[in-house]
Amino acid sequence: MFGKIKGFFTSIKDKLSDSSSNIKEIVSSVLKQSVKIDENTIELIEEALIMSDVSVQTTQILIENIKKRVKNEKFENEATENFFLDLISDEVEKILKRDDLELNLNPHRLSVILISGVNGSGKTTTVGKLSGLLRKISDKRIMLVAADTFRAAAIDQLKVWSERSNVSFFSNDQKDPASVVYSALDDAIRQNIEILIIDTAGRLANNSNLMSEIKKIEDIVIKKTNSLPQETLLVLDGTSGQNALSQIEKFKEVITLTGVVITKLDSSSKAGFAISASRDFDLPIKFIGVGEKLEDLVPFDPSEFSRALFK
Ligand SMILES: Nc1nc2c(ncn2[C@@H]2O[C@H](COP(=O)(O)OP(=O)(O)OP(=O)(O)O)[C@@H](O)[C@H]2O)c(=O)[nH]1
Ligand SMILES: [Mg+2]
Repeated sequence: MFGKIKGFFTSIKDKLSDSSSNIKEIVSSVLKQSVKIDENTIELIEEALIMSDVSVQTTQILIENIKKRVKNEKFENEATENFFLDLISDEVEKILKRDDLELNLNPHRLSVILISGVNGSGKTTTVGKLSGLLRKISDKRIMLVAADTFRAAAIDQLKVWSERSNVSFFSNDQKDPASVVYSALDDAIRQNIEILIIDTAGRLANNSNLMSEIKKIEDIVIKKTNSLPQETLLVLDGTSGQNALSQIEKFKEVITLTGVVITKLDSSSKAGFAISASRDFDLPIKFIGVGEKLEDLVPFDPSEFSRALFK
């Protein structure tokens, strides 16, 4: 879907913060101690991955796969740092590859994209950047919905993005976000809108009132469209590390997530958790955020991402 505008995206290797490639430095630093193809080196790699915020579960799978390859492919006894970095990069790519990475849209009727996440994770910016991206590759009629009724400034912030992307915008002065979404869906159907992107307020997963509020938004979408949102994306702040993993777990208990977006990978981040986010929770990473500008949302590409991390 986004393939035809590849040139539009910044090279993520250049954009990922130095500390995102920390994972490479951590692995490299242990490989300085040993690059023999043996148990000891593989153990050092295991420790390095865990230190880089890859979860224990995912690390174990990576390590098992690396061991299998080393055993079956009968490499020479001596290797280099790059040999191991390539091997890890390959295995990370395999873990991140899935057949549901593409944004799922209805070809012939209204598609709803619901955006969720904790405070400040980058939801509104992601909605804005995503609308710019979709505007660029399609002539579909797009509308942004301001369902963050907590902060007055949130509505204006989203409106500015809608102007920047040249897409429609919906807000009203109702206080209940589910009611805003209800009215927005009526309006969208009336105006033959094809893609509706809903921005929601930040909520902590342990706040049960706020969590039931987002569930209510999902229910309204089901009621009005006879289907779940085509996409319900959880926006994760890439700088929050392993903590983001527990957010996925909690949000997944309440709403039907279809994928995650990892933002701020241009800022300080170990990025290792991104590898586990997908595998441990069986969810695709759909996009990554690498800056604050319109073009800084990149459709996730496992091969490019793993190469950017390790090469
Ligand atoms: N460097 C960088 N900054 C980002 C990125 N995405 C968002 N931001 C910044 O992070 C801050 C918070 O972004 P918002 O989009 O307002 O976050 P939010 O989740 O909507 O916040 P609330 O609505 O308050 O919960 C802003 O200063 C954004 O410019 C990114 O990919 N890279
Ligand atoms: Mg916001």
